[in-house]
Amino acid sequence: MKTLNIAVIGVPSDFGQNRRGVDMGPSALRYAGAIERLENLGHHVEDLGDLHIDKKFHNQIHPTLKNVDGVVDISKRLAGEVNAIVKKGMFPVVLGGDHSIAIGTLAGLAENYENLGVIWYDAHADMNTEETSPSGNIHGMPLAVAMGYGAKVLTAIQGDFPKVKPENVVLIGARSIDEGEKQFIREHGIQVYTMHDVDRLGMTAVMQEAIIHLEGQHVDGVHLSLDLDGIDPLYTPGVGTPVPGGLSYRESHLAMEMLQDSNLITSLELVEVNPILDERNRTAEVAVTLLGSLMGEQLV
Ligand code: Z70
Ligand code: MN
Ligand code: MN
Ligand code: MN
Repeated sequence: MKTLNIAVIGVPSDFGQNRRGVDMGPSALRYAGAIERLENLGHHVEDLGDLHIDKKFHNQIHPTLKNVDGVVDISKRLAGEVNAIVKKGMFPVVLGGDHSIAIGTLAGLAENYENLGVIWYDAHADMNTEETSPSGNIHGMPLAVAMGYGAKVLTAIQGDFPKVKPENVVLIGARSIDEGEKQFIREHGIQVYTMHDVDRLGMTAVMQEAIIHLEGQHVDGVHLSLDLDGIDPLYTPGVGTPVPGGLSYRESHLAMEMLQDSNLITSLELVEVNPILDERNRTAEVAVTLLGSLMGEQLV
């Protein structure tokens, strides 16, 4: 296991969706022992605390891009922080917050990688645009934004260029994909491992294929964006949009362990933990055990 200099930053944003409480995600993850878990593995950890969220952006009326001014404000500042973390040679761990924060994370990473890979572990594809979104919730859009599609005010953050190439994106655990997203996936030939694929192939083969695909793309880094709703709500009930039939606790640990063994992952974000909807912080606790497996914990 490689010992890392890790910078942890909390992003208590709930601007990307309708349900309050996900802004307490960073607290729940810290309470569940995220920092100690990393330190106990021998990593050097610097906790940068939480970004300040300006509540003045709440209740802003915009039916197709809800709370867009808040999302833009956070994305710009988070991108700056993530960029500075990577420039210092540190490994960024971003604690959300809803998934709209990935807009900022990926914008901050982009300047540091020519050919960034992304693993999107999620029940959803998060590839809607302002035109295709059934909800207007920006947490359903960040992956499209990162590839350069959607409202210019979002795609232009940290420069008006695509932050990630469609061929460098791999989805794992998808089972709730909107019509417009299906079209986007087909048009761009995006590598998607749905629950159907996990059932048929097994997680071992799915992760092997995903890793081989990214290595074949000659990526110079891989960001893991881990939405806790990718896991079955039996294990992670504290999320805003639970979707049954998800990845198991064991499949998810296996996936994290295989990623640790691959040595590919260069940044991480944990998103959509909502302690208000949870049962005794179980979701944050699962997230922290997965963090442990990803970052080098061994069973023996
Ligand atoms: C739907 C939309 C979504 C997360 C829900 C849902 C998107 N596709 N993303 N929960 N994390 O509204 O765009
Ligand atoms: Mn998501
Ligand atoms: Mn999701
Ligand atoms: Mn191992």
